[in-house]
Amino acid sequence: MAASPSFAKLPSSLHAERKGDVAILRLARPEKRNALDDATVLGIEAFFSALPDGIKAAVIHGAGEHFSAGLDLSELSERDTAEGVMHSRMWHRAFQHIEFGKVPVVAVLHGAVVGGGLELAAAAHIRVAERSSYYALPEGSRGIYVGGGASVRLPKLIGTARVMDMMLTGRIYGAEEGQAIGLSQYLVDNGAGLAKGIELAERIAINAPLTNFAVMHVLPRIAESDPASGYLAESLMAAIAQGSDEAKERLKDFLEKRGAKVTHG
Ligand code: 1HE
Repeated sequence: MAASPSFAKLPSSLHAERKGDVAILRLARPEKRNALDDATVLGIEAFFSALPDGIKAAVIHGAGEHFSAGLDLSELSERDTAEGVMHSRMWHRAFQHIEFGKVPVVAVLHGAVVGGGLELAAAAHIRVAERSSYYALPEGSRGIYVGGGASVRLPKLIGTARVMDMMLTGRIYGAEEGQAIGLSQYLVDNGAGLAKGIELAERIAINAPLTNFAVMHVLPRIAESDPASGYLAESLMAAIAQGSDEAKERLKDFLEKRGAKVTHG
């Protein structure tokens, strides 16, 4: 995998590489368990907001024994209330560039996926968890509150009651439980996560870009809208996608026996 000069300039806590159409971002601060300091969060924003042309999917993963220990707690005590609001907004802005950015993002998880680390993972579109993964929101015991989007994204993944339980009691979910409740979509052996994440990203990258755009940007909005607006938006999006040259080519390929069949097993 070659380092690519065309990615945004990143802090030393992040490392980017390119594998074909896939961009791979590694949290590279294992000595601090990939704790997310301001420079790292701003680097994540820079990376996802300026992906080079030709990138069609992305993977984010962590170096060392853990995906991420969350917010860098050593920076916390320096902020007053007003700065705290702006800090949280900065995290929201950065992670918006993942959730509603240019390309689908696969997060590969292992070890601690806690606090802001879980918030980062939740902003991705697909989560692959190695068996070592565990999930927690230790904010309650630290006397703080989530600030990186957990209140919005996590209830959609696992339901408000489970998020409350995690925050109030410090409940920790292991990888298998996490898979069962919807924190991850794929569960793989330790050490196998990155390869699986790249395989999924490469699969995503061959979709029509307009379909990927619709899945990332239109589907979640429809899911949150009233049904009548949702059905209308769906029809409009379906017509836009279907009318594209790429869709016509792909349908023709199938009808002329060149397209892949949908088979199982
Ligand atoms: C850190 C952080 C951190 C480790 N900020 N420095 N997050 C937490 O409450 C989780 C806090 N971390 C831990 O519980 C543990 O570090 C782990 C279970 C993740 C890993 O344990 P371990 O034994 O492998 O490592 P360690 O010895 O605890 O930590 C190694 C170093 O990383 C050590 O620094 P050193 O200079 O003494 O070597 C730790 O201080 C440092 N480190 N985690 C800063 N989080 C937008 S709001 C989001 C709010 C939150 O994310 S709250 C959750 C915060």
